[in-house]
Amino acid sequence: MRERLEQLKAEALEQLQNVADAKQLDELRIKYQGKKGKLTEILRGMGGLSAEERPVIGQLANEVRDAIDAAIGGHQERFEQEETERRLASETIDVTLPGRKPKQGAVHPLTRVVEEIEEIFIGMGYRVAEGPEVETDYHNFEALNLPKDHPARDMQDSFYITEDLLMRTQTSPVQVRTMEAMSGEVPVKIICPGKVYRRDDDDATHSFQFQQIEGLVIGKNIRMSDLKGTLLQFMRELFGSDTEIRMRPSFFPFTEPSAEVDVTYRKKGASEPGWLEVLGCGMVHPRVLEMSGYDPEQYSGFAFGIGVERIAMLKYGIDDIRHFYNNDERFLEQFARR
Ligand code: 2NL
Repeated sequence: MRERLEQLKAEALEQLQNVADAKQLDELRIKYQGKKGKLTEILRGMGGLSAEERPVIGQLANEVRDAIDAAIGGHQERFEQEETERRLASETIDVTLPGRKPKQGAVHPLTRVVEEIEEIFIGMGYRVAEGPEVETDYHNFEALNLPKDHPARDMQDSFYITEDLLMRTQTSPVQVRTMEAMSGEVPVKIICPGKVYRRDDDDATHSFQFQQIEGLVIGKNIRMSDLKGTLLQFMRELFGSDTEIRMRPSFFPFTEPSAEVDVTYRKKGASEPGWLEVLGCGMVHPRVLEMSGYDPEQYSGFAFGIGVERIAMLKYGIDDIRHFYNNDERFLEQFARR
């Protein structure tokens, strides 16, 4: 029995010396130390020993088991250390590498144009007023001198929500609400930017939803010349100090007289500037003043409406209104302020 134990020890230690990885080590541990392992098998035979032999062999068996344990433990520690080193090497973070730049967004070209126009009018003493996009029939049409049977209501086919509620077709209702809130006080000097909606088939120059900026001034002795001077100053700040404007007679139900305004505009490569229509305007109709609480005998005013997309297309040389709403990053990122 002593020989078998010594042999087992020698065999186990030799095999353990050549162990290559944790898996092999585990196999050897089961082979020698497991419940059905070789050492257990030998120890089962101890029942047949004499009383003198038993403690001696028992002690030897303990020594053999401890020797194998120690060898296994040593290897285990080595494998664990190697594994830790492997992971440290593969998971190392190089803190000296340069960081990744996050993508920077760009201000939408229409927002840029709106902000620029706001700045120009704020510089002339105007306030910016905003209001709801869902409007009452009264604020959108009735108060602007467009009664129920007025043909202009067909002209600008609108999105109705109920019989009395619709998506606003212009930002004028914001001006109506401002006049109501000011209850006859002057001066009124506001611009109203915002989205408006019309039932239109989208094409290169039309969109069912677009942006408008309307302006309104009410006071004593406000005249057509004030309107013309204001618009000339505005256009020169927007398009350059050599810009000229001209006014052509027009018609709107909410202004009288009414005019369309053209600006001089030099197309790329052209030698002579041409005229381009950019907005509609006029003197506020006396009925419109009256309905919102201003006595037309005492006060007068002018108003104008600008299409933001059209201005942006001219300023940036964009040929299709749909570019503004497709949200193609290759288009939008060109307007980033760097
Ligand atoms: C256009 C140009 C315009 C107005 C808008 C307005 C607002 C009030 C009173 C009177 Cl509260 N007028 N806005 C005036 C003239 C032109 O927009 O092409 N519109 C269809």
